[in-house]
Amino acid sequence: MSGPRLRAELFGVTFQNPVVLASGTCGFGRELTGVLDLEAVGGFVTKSVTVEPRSGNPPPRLAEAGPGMVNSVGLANPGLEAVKREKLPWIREHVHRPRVFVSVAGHTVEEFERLVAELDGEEGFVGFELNLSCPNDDRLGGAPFAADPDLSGEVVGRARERTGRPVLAKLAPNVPDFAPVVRAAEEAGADGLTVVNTLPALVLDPPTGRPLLGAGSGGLSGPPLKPVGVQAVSRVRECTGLPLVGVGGVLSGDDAVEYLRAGASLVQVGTASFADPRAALRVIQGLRRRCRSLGLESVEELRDLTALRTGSPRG
Ligand code: RRO
Repeated sequence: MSGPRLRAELFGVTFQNPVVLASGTCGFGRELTGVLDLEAVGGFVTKSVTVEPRSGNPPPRLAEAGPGMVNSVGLANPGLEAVKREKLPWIREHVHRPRVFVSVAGHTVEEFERLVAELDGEEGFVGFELNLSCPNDDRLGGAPFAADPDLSGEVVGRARERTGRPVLAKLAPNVPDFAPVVRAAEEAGADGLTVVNTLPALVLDPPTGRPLLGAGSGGLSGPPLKPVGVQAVSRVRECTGLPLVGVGGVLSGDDAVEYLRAGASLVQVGTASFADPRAALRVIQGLRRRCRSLGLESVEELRDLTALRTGSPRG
């Protein structure tokens, strides 16, 4: 018996299912060897790559916050050259079915441009995710690119000039209005938007009043971020027809269903993988089960059903 079709086609790329591992939670794929059948997921996004290697922020880098988590990893990654020399060759050899996106993060527009230009000469991945929204970067006193529509548009435009591959722009949740940054990214040539990064947060040790994270503040993820992410997808959906990738607090198939109903075409699983590295597989199973119980032939019908109900445009 054939079950509901989970396949997703967007940006000219076919995903075997719409469940993608989020940047920062799966390294460069190799880290999951022996832990998760990577070949079963729809795709993954690498840890953000910077021009120079970065050792990251002082420990502790993770703190629990109720059912959520706050991180300040500080962009730890081996840098552009090592990614070209070591990480992409492993992906080329070992990753066959998942579609891989490389996340890039610059301190300047020029760094983003250089990262995309140099990586574009390499094989092993289908597209770029531009990290415009790291909450743990000290650039401009912590304000992410995504808080500035003009700068965001410039980053996307420079990337667009340097690659024919799909370019996703990853937005921040904490902007007063998504419309200006969405418009800027779309006009500059983004193929899709990833919605959203973690939410700036602070956890203190009650007896001392000191921050629990070595770097001070960080980014909140996990279940408390889900309604924030779902609302962000819904809002962004109202101002663009671009494909959206929903992320934030996805633990179960029904969490993914919420994002798809809000207008996302793909969902990313992030923090859930820390507690259970096989979380993404549970999400895929749960999504399949929900589609079956609703009598759907294809996961895409979830978005169409919602469009009918709300009368709002769907990309
Ligand atoms: O590395 C990090 O601290 C980090 C990044 Br680049 C990001 O985009 N989001 C996040 O929560 N942490």
